[in-house]
Amino acid sequence: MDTLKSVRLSRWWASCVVACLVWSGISYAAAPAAVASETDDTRLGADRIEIGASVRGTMAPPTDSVDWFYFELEEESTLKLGLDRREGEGTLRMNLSKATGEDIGDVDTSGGSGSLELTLAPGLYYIELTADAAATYMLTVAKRKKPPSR
Ligand SMILES: [Ca+2]
Repeated sequence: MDTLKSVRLSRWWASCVVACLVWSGISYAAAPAAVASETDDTRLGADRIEIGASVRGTMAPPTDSVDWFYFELEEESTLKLGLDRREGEGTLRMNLSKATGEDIGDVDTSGGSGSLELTLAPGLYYIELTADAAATYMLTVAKRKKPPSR
């Protein structure tokens, strides 16, 4: 009888541990802004940014003066790519390119922030951020709602 009780008890504990892990995983996934990784110094190591998401990152030239991101567009959309310098003195530059490497736009944060608004075909796009001095930034990829049909 005692053995049966302890088996039940350990099962109960195991399910508590699983529930706790699942719950902490969910709350982590719901964090408001992801933090850029440091394997992002090259195009091949680009971090994925979801459309509608913001990512906070830091730059510390000369050791870290480039951050790469990519996003995937499933349908033709008008996007606004926003770059805000939050801390630091430097100017950040954002360059957008197609998967082929072709440049399609760039802007800098010499006024504190900068944005690009473009209508893009479905595909893979790359964002390269460069900094001339230490800075913290917030990068946002927002999708413009479709205009009402006439
Ligand atoms: Ca970097």
